[in-house]
Amino acid sequence: MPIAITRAPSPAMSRCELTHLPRQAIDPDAVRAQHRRYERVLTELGVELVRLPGDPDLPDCVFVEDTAVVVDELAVITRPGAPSRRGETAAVEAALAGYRPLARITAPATLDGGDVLRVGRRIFAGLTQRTSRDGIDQLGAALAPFGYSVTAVPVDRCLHLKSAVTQVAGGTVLVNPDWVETGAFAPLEVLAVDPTEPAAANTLLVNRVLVVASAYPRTAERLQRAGLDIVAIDMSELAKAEGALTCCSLLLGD
Ligand code: CIR
Repeated sequence: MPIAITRAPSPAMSRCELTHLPRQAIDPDAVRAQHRRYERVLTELGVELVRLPGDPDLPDCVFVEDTAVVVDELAVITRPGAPSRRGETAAVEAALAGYRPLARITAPATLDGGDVLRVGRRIFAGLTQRTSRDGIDQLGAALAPFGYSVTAVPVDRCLHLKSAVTQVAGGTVLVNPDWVETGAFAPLEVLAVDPTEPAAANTLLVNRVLVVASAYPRTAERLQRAGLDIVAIDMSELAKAEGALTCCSLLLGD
């Protein structure tokens, strides 16, 4: 059974990092309810949860994806690009130590897990404000012994690579072509988000079911037409902190 590490939203989430969105009040009850629903959907899809407590000193701690890159053989603890987020790795590292050997991205390199997309043994790593070239090189060096190839991909106008592209089925990715060059993903099949829903590319594939955000019905229709099995959930409160589906879990195993 796959395992997912999740972490409760911080009571200080209103002080989260923001890059593209204006600051809006975040309703702590609404964000907790959406996060619980997210966790319940993972459980319903056959995932066992390892739930970490939120931290009042770490406003973005719910977005655990950014703190590690996990493959079957290893977990690489990141060094998040935003200094306010670097304290998030300790609790996740302690949790992962029970499941995988550990490696670490070291200073001055930076890497956010949201910039890392794995499709089989191919790893795409976004070059963004959060992830540096040497962060990607360190990731490549840690994973090369296990047969993974890491390709750096320039990303424009969004926070992370996985804001622009995620895997939606075995050989298929969902992309916003305005934010990332689709050529990088050949020979994978590329589906595009509906042009009116630029942020719809972040989806979460769990046990062959695709979890999508209910805010993007047109893209969901495209995915359904492509024959994919989808579950839509409301992520609107988490989205005020520029978080989406992949950000809220670290999946161990497929
Ligand atoms: C941040 O800016 O770091 C958070 N407010 C949002 C992080 C979202 N994480 C992700 O996409 N992997």
